[in-house]
Amino acid sequence: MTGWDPSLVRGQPAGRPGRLRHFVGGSFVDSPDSFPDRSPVTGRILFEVAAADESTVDAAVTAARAALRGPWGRAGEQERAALLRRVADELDRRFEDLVTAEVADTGKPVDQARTLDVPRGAANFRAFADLVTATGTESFTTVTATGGRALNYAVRKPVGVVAVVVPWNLPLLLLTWKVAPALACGNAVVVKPSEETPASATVLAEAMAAAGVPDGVFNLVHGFGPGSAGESLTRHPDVDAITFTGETGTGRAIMRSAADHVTAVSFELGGKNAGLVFADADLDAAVAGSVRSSFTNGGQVCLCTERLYVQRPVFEEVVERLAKAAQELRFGWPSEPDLTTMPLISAGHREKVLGYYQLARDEGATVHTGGGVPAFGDDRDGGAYVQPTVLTGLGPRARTNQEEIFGPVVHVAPFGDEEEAYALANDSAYGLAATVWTRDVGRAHRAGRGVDAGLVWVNTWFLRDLRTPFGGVKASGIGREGGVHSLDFYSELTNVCVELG
Ligand code: NAD
Ligand code: 6OD
Repeated sequence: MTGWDPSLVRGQPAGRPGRLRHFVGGSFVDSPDSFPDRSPVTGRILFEVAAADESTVDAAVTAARAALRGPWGRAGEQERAALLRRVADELDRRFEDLVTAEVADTGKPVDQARTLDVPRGAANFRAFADLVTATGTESFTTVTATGGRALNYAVRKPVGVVAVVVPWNLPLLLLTWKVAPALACGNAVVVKPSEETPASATVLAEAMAAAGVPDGVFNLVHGFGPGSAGESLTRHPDVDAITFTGETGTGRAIMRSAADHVTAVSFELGGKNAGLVFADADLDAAVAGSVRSSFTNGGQVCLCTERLYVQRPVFEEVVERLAKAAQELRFGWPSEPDLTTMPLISAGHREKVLGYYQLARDEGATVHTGGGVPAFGDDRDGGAYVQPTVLTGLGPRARTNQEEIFGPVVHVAPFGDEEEAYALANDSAYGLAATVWTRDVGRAHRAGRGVDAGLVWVNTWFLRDLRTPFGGVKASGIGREGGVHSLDFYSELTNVCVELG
């Protein structure tokens, strides 16, 4: 890329759109086909992006396989960890370019990119550098038939070529969350970022090269999903494992592709997350926390609360306070300080979310605030903004309460006792995350078992420790990533049994 023009963050690039290319075998390469990457802030074209065909994907997989046959395939844990730390240092050095790229693609507030998305890129590499050197494997002494002893111990080996397919909502965070442990375990990767957010992955490729990552260990292909780069990659016979984050429907399609070659999958999928506010909660914290959990990143975080259940004595107060807070969320140009919301990713996604706003009305919802599109009177009217929206009045089986919307919207409903709260929270095909607001310590612990979700936060939301298991139950995913769980997915364990006599 020829410079990361800071005017990109306003969705108003100074010159002709730059061109983003693939990174294969250590070099940037182009394709005859391309597609436009538009700003969610203004709708203007920011970049032309090379679109990989099957031959580019094949070249990337071949380069990854070749890298595994070279010195990288023999590198030990300390050597890999040192490389990961050099990548992290390089991401620190490219901090402002990453902020520019991330904000250009998503329209998120610069402050958020600076404090959440971009720091997590480097943090992911450092966390897995630490983990891979600090985590041992199991060993057992076994008694043999003749009364002797045998030593069993497990060795970790790389899985091989890992396909990494990720969405657009937290592009750098989610990509590095997978690439870092995959490389820590000695694999070579081919990554396919979302077609909506190709920019920060391109800076990451530049950083990989600058950090001295061997050619072919990190490969990047741009393109779409079905019938395009995503499908070519996940169907490829020489891919050994697929790690995917995105919609549940896409997970199903990838699973079908993976079945042909019995390729291992790790899936972080959609959610329809519940929040539970008990009457004994600190209501100031519960309302502020629920505003965060429903509207952060324009509601486009898989962990966002789209269903909030509130105990009857405080139901009306919470609805009123939440609606007021939602009304006060501040839109602005991404570089303005203290912004509390942002556009959706694209015009197409805005149509989907506005379709749900209409569906909620058709299903009989009361709209307490929002439900439409804000007007700016400037270039942002060409962007993908919608109003943050608070709804009530629907039953648990309404489509609005069952389907993932992935926008700044929450439906609030009352409950009676703890048992009913868990029953309502669990009345969903999904089970990614839940947030519980209570001062009752016993209930705080019971909620972890009562709610069917991979993650339960109590009196907080999206507080992360990278050593903990992360993932969903039911239609929200397969497997866990994070800490040793990532090391387990990205490595093959071979048990060695040595007869000691
Ligand atoms: P998506 O499933 O449409 O796309 C994700 C990625 O998959 C993109 O790179 C896309 O090009 C690719 N893809 C699409 N179809 C494909 C196919 N048939 N074969 C191979 N690749 C294909 O998701 P999205 O709209 O980009 O992201 C939003 C979704 O992601 C939401 O459902 C959200 O809940 C989910 N998500 C989940 C988590 C989690 O940790 N559980 C995190 C973030 C986002
Ligand atoms: O924090 C993480 O590691 C993670 N995977 C977050 C996912 C957010 C979903 O949008």
